[in-house]
Amino acid sequence: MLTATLIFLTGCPSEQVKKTGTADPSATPETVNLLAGMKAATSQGIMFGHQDDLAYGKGWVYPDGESDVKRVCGDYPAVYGMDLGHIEHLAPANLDTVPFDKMKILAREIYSRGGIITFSWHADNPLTGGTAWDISSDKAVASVLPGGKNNDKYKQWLDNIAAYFTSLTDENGVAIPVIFRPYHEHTGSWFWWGQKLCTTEEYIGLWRFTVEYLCKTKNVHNVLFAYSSSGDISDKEQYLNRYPGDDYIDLIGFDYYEMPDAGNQSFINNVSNVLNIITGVAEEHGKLAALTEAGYESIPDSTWWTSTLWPAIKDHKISYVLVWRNAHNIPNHFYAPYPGQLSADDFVRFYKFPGTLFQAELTKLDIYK
Ligand code: BMA
Repeated sequence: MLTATLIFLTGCPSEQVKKTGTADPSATPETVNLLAGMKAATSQGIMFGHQDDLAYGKGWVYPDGESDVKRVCGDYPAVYGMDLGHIEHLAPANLDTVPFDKMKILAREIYSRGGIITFSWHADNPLTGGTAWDISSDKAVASVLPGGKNNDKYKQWLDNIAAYFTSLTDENGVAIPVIFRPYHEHTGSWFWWGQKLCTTEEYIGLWRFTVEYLCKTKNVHNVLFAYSSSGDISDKEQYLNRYPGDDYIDLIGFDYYEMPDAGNQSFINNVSNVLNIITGVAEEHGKLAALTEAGYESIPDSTWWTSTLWPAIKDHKISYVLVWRNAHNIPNHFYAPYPGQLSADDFVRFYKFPGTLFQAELTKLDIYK
């Protein structure tokens, strides 16, 4: 009893995590509500998400209110992915040409209708100056940690991110809560933070430094943190091997794409197996689970949504599935249908399933209140 009282009074981190439910013990009420609302929404269905949904699509760039998803099914997705790549250099636009100022306006629009925003970060390599995919050195992560030669540079990068997150506000100045999903697909070795490019301690150190610097040093309190591996997961231990800890993470997930030569059944089996693992972990750790990236490039299968994606996810308690972007300047690099696309009719069937949630249904759930 005494111990419990003392812990309550002193507010040690893990007790605070229990109090707010969020990794950041000082998360804003709207951020706490976002997490609670997302948890509650899992009983209603699986939300559909799309990367850069409002920024561009097949044959269009930036007309306000446009969305390939909406053009096909009449409603926006529930979850909207955006990427912070190149914010580290304070570039005017991200690595996929979306201006950061435009994203800010889109974030306000999304929040005003009760949608959910998630930011990934394809950060350039801090050691070599190359892209996120530059894996020429296994010292990049070590270089940004305290004591490393790029620690100051990395703090500057996080200052830029902190300023950006803090600048996301609604028309009343209330901070818009977002999900931040950096250092994704780390169980693969194609990004500078990947499996073979750093040690377990370095990867966990990178995460903990990032969360603590943003929340404690920079007082950013409108962020939920997402940990997401690639699809190469065979058991719980492997999934948790580089997990930063419950005090740092709100949502767990993984990314998985269908490859043309592997076939639908292989996608269904792999997604379903890994979802079994991560929903088990989510349950044990009190976290949300999601399929944080998925898709089939060019969707060359007229019933992919209802006969492959849906069977892969339908029996799992996950918050959302997010498909990747419909690039406007790379032919055939798209993951959501557009009007006339081969799978468009099937996508409408998928949209109509009671178990899928798009914007209109999410708006009704009013999760931020
Ligand atoms: C990849 C591709 C790239 C893009 C990157 C970051 O999967 O879509 O064209 O730059 O994601 O969004």
